[in-house]
Amino acid sequence: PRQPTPEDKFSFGLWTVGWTGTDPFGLPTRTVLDPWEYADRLAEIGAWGITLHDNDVFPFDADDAAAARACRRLKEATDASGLVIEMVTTNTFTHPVFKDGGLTSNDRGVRRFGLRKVLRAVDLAAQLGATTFVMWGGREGSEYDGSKDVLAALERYREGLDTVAGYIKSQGYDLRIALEPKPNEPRGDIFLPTVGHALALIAELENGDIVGVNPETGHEQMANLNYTHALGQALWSGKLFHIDLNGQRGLKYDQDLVFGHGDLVSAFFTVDLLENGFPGYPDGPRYTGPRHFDYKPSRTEGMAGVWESARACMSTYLLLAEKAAAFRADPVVQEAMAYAGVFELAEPTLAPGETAADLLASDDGFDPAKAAERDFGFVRLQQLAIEHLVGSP
Ligand code: 3MF
Ligand code: MG
Ligand code: MG
Ligand code: MG
Repeated sequence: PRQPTPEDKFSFGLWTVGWTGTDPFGLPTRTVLDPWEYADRLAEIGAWGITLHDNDVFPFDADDAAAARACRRLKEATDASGLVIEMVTTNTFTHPVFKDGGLTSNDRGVRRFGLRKVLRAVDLAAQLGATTFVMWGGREGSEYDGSKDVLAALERYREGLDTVAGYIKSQGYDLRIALEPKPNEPRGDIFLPTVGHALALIAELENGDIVGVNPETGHEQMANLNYTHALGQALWSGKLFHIDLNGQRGLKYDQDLVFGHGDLVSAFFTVDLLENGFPGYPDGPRYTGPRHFDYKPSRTEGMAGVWESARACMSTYLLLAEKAAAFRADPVVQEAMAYAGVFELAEPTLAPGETAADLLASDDGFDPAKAAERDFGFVRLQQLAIEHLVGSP
């Protein structure tokens, strides 16, 4: 594939290439670099932007002066290399104080501390020029159903989110919140386990107009759900504010593989939706935000492998984008889509002005037995996708 350029809007979390390989069973396998060193390397390999948690740049216990110094140093580096800091988020999961959550801890003191940390990170996001503020509630959840009043937890989640969104508005920041769903890990069960749950909670917010979602490939797949459908519903709701692309193979721990190293066919259709939109709606909703990767370079890799894997995320995306464009442009595919009724679904079921009573009264001579004979050709259409994806030898 061609080299990535800033126009591709690829971005990476500092915690992705910055992961040193620590896991619940093992020590780090790589040494840690300074945040600006990761940023410089990402710019060199063609990334457009970076994203970060507050504590990817300065430690949890840093004083204000030290935190400001580290942020200034990073901002100077990204400005110099032309990188955008497109998203900033808060770490409310690493420190033991957050072991029962930040916004939904049973301990009110922890909740007040957690909310303050989030609000400070919102200020930081605005200072660094970010336009998205992701909230992944990694510790918001439980292991034991008896330990958590779910209604109270949802009330506190709502209170926290409305407070943060209200603060963004009151400060006049050009910032939107994106909730990141995940079903489990590190908690046994996490609140807002899927995109659907997050959209339902957003609908209950007072300041929900600036709150959307940040769906992650592997997180939906950990719940055995279809990532592309999740993106589709979020787009339909006008709530697809950000994305975390990566790879996951089935119902396992959060693997955070390179994009495309999990379910490749699903990745093809993800890119097809992101790049080409909904087939029946040429002027329908489109995602124009960052192509953001949230993956982990496997701990078997050295530093060369870190940059190799970051490049792999981008080159796989670009390859799939080329193939998806060719797929859509192929007249044989267009014909197969028409045969399958893909475009027919965009036509409203009722005629303009037709009511339920009109429908009940009408007899359009429809013959169910005849209609049941229809062949949709979905398998052929899917095989055409596979042939475009794999390519002919
Ligand atoms: C965990 C995640 C998180 C979030 C991040 C905010 C550490 O599974 O995906 O990464 O993406 O906290 O974006
Ligand atoms: Mg993940
Ligand atoms: Mg993750
Ligand atoms: Mg993520």
